[in-house]
Amino acid sequence: MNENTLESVQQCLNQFDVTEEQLQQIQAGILGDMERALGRQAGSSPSVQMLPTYVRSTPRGTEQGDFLVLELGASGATLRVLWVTLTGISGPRKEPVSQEFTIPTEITLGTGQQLFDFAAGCLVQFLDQLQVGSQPIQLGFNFSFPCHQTGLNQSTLISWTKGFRCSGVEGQDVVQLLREAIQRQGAYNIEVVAVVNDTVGAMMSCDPSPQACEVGLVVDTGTNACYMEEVRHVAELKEDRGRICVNVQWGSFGDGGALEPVQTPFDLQLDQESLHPGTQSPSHGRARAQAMLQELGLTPSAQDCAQVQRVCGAVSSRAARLCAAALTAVLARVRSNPERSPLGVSVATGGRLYKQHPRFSALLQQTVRLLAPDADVTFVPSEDGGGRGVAVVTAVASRLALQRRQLEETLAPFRLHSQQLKAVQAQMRESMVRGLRGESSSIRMLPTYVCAMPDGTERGDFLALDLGGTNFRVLWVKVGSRSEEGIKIINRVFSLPESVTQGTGQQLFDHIVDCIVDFQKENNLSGQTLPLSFTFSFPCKQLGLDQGILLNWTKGFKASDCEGQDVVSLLRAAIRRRQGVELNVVAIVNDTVGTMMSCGYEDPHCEVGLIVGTGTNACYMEELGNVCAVPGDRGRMCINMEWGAFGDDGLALQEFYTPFDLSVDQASINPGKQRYEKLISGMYLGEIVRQVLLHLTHLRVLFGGQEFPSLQTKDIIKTKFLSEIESDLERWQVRAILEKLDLQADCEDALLVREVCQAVSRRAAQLCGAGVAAVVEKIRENRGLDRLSVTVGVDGTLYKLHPHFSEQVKDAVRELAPQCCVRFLLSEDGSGKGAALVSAVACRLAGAAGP
Ligand code: 0WK
Ligand code: BGC
Repeated sequence: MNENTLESVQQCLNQFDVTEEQLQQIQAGILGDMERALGRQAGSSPSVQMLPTYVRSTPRGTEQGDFLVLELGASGATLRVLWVTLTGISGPRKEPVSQEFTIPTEITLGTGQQLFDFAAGCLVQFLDQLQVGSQPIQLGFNFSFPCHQTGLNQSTLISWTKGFRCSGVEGQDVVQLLREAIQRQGAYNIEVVAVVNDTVGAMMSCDPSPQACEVGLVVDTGTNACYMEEVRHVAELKEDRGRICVNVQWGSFGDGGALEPVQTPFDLQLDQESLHPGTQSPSHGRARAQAMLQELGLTPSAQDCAQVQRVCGAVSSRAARLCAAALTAVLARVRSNPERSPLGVSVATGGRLYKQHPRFSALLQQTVRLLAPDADVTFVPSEDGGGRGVAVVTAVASRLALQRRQLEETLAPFRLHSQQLKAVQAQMRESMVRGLRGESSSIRMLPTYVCAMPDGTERGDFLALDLGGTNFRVLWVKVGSRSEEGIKIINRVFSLPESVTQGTGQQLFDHIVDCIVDFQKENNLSGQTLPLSFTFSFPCKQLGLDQGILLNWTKGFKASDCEGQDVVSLLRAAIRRRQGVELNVVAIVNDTVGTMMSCGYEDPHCEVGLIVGTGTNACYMEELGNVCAVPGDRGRMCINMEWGAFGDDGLALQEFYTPFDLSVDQASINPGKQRYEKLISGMYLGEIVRQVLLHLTHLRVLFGGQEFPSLQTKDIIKTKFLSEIESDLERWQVRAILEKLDLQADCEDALLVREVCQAVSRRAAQLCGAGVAAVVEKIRENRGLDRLSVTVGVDGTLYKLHPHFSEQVKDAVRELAPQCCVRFLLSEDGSGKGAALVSAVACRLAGAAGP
């Protein structure tokens, strides 16, 4: 072979030389693209895809079990099935059993159904030989094409590569396609638990000791890498803690032109002839060179062969060096992570080109050392092509799937369907009617002696007390003309220590009078005897507007010597005990009635009062003729339902009481009482959530089974916690809230805790909605109307502050009382204003009645 020929061959091969500077530019180019793709910055179109794989930890070595692995596309038009037995840390290592199948070209270029049926057929063939019997089998699907994953077992194919072009697959969930094909076979009970990219399989197949691999590199028919990235850098995940394996999909690097400086005419020709021109820029071996020399019209001689070898060498060297440039970009990301192991970085390697080419791996590693001299990198050949790694991911996925099932089983009783809600509505209606008739009923339907709503002519100054909610308040209410002054309120919140709410009745009422006196002094009202209305939010049998016998305490109150007593008398006695104080107690009002009156002042359609706060209850305007306890059948009277006790007679709600609810009831100071309230109101929801979290921790579904002391602490979870957790927070913000409770959670835990809160509060809202539906339907039928428009006045911290509670109540009422148009009006200034209006109305009616 003469000099000229050799010269032109050399000129040709020189094009495959990539300088160190070019490699650094490529490294920087890939790193830049990786960071843009992670940030998902608008308008940027990085050519690498950075796809989250939902693999959140490197192998722990604890994974155990038998797993079926299907490998498709890892090495071109072949398919491999493996049976992998993981034996955990202590068990003897077992070699996987595997079988390889060649995929006919007409299948790789045919329909998706053909491809997946072929794959499912291979699975059956393999299992027939293995004789695994009918046991459920968990399968890990090693699918080595660019996919957008939305979970460990949900993955949408973005585009085919490596010569595949099956129709009807791009844009589809390949796990679903495989499931359907397996079902069509109908031979084995195979559950596809995880889909994994071959690079992830390679990374996960490495022994975690002495150090787990944090990078997976595959150079085979295609090439790609994955690595453990911090989740806070992966914009689409919106998380702050922990790591996730990211599938780089670097094959498409340069599709935007970044590789032009190193591309040769041969590469461009190859690209044009490829199935996907312009994508997946070049990295292939001997065959290409062969074709190249034939284009030069040479017939190979021995020397020719040597030249051929030189060509192959040039092409593969460039491939190894380009791969190294890309790998050092990945290493730069891994090394920027403060949480990474101090022992340098281990890279799992896989793929026939990397393993079998005599010089590829060495040249790659050499180039990595050149481009990242201070990187302490260990290359670990992945075992059995990542089959074991896929099995490890499958083991993790099945553990997570089991956890999901256990979570669903735990929360299923909280998910109520409309039939159940209709039953609650009907049972409540029955109990209401029995209560009105004075028959035994868990809903006592207490007459309040409030028979008229404010009409705007009320006037005067009133004192009001508001006891029974989160805060104890004393109010000065000035009722002026609706058009001019309207209603002005001056109020003050006073603390109510437990020693008072759970002390003696005398202590409680003396404390109340002390607060009134302080308030009068502060507002220069001392010595004035204003009519006083007492919002007393507990079940009272009223004998008149200013007489109410306390039937029983609720909401954690248990002051002694009060139950069975007239609360107004107890207050008047305390006033008498306090020398020099004159107060004119004119009315005792339940907070539901106060709320209805205060909203009724704004909206004359308001005929229902609803409280969902510490406790829950409702009142409404009933036809006097239906109220057996009060003589007369004309007009209406407001009935305080005391629905919190619904079900206390064991005739309703039994089926809804989960073991968690029973624990909360048993631990309360009034077990067996207020059973409806204990499923709905703010005082109890946090405790129900705590019980469920404890249960899920026992099942190791939460917090890795770690039993944090704080979770054992009664009432540590306030209902405010549910409102915060269920509001529109990112996972890391939820995690931060858990941390405030000394619960060390990862983002998965945070999500699960949120699901528990959502299930508990949604059930509460639905049950409350069923109650409201029973009330408005009663009013509609009382009046023989086809359609009723009515307003419900509402108050209570749970209804007001929880992000979704009020909407969920409205949804339930809309579904259960379709013939009622119900407006929910939030009460301003609470029921103190309403209580003053009750007195004002009483004074107006008394005035009308004349002296
Ligand atoms: C504010 C009302 C008060 C009622 C309370 C209920 O003024 O009468 O008892 O709402 O809500 P909670 O404070 O229990 O959340
Ligand atoms: C009380 C009701 C009160 C409700 C809301 C319940 O525990 O029994 O009287 O209306 O809480 O505060």
